[in-house]
Amino acid sequence: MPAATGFRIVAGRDADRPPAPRFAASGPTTELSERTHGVALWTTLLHLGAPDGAVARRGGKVTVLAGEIYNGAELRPLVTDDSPASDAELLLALFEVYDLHAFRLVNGRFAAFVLDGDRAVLATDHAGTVPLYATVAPGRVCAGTEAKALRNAGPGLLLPGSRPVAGLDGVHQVTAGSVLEVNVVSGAVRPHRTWTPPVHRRVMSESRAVDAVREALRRAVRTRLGDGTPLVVISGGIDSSSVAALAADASATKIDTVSMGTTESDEFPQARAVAEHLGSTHQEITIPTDRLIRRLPHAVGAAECGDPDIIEYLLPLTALYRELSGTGRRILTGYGADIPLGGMHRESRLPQLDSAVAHDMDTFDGLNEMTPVLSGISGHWTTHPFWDRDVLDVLVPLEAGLKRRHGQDKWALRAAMCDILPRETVLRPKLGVHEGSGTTSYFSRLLLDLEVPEQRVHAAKRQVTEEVFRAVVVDGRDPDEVDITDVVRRVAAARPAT
Ligand code: AMP
Ligand code: PCX
Ligand code: MG
Repeated sequence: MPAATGFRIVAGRDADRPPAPRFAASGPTTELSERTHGVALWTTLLHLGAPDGAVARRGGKVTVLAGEIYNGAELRPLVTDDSPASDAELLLALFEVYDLHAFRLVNGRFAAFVLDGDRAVLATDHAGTVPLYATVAPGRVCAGTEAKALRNAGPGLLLPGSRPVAGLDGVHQVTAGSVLEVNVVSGAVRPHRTWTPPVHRRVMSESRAVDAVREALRRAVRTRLGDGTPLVVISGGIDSSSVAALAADASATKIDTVSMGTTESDEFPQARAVAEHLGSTHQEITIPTDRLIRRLPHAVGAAECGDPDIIEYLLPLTALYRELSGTGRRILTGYGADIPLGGMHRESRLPQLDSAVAHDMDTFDGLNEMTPVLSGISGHWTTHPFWDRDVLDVLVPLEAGLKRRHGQDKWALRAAMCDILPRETVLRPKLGVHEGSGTTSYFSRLLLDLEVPEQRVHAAKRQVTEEVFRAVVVDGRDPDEVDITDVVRRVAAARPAT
């Protein structure tokens, strides 16, 4: 498991001990303080019990890493210290050789902070899957993996290359696939991109495309397995089943799988077919819909996202993570496959399909769909093989005719998996988690039953999620104190201005 799953860091010329931050993610925290080259560094690490490998120090440089690196085997030969004990040590060694360009080399799931003299370097992974926020003022830099951890960071400058967080003055989210280089004394900021989604498309034969997809995904799953028994959350759709099949292939022992349903709807038979095929230890968890909707403030607080569509995808997953027995599980999911492959759009015309892919790859940043906090609130760690950097570098550039082919969506993925999954799974049409779990229909019905007209349901959902965002992120309230049925009732009662 990663040494740390989150952090809040304050670096400053004269920084006094800052007040302790609040995180939605749960787990022990460890406070560290030090001073190098006249800069005080206050670090709060959020972790799963063993934070030692999250910080590395040498020659006046300090690296702090929340998350993990997946291409360590490839990176180690690049550094003179050939036995870095942790991912933070490896990052420090890379930084000594490449400076901030080290972040162009790393394939991982992380947010990182480097202090080098009076220069602070803040970095996200290629896709920003561990969100990173910053507040910068002359003489002081605050960085944190949750926006609400920076609520009291004080006034901040406008930061080039990052997005202001609505309602939190001075707090900015660092762009996915980028590094912010900050002068701690002056507060001057320079952004650098380290990855951008490919915008070109490659022409490939069917067989080369299928091999490339299979091999990239196989590697991504293998590097994410960890030491214990991996747990794969499966819907019985092609995305999660592919991850489960490759995990089962790469594991010496049986893997665990789990499928969630609600009292409204489930995909249990389809998930069971996959579990039986793979011989996994399988579990089914049914969540009553009233409990599901009560988790909405937790999903919003974890993802720090007020978008109603995204919250409908993340709510069933948040509720599922909460019901898992034990803590500290490493969870693999198939989330995100539909973004580079255009799976959500049920679109067979190639120009429209590629427009949808281009749009979704342009707009994922800031939605925090893959944030570890969703499971972190229940003490677990998730990882998403489809959003591995090398997998995206294969999937995004596939020409649209390889994504939609022979009447199937996500064709190249389905073809890549046809030897290791049941035929019915390979051919099963797309059903989103929000649909399969009944989340969308249940949330809609709550509003319809309160006499919200059909055509206003989506706007009402947005009002609900945005109000919850203000409560749990901007005002920093405990999600358990937000009465979601009350919010829904008030939104339904308010008539839109005519
Ligand atoms: P989707 O692409 O909509 O099927 O959902 C995204 C990811 O969430 C899947 O790849 C699964 O890993 C997970 N997921 C979706 N539905 C379920 C479910 N019913 N039970 C467990 N995990 C699920
Ligand atoms: N998903 C998708 C991602 C949802 C779309 N997000 C976006 N465009 N930024 C996936 O798993 O790839 C479902 C339910 O499908 C969530
Ligand atoms: Mg999917």
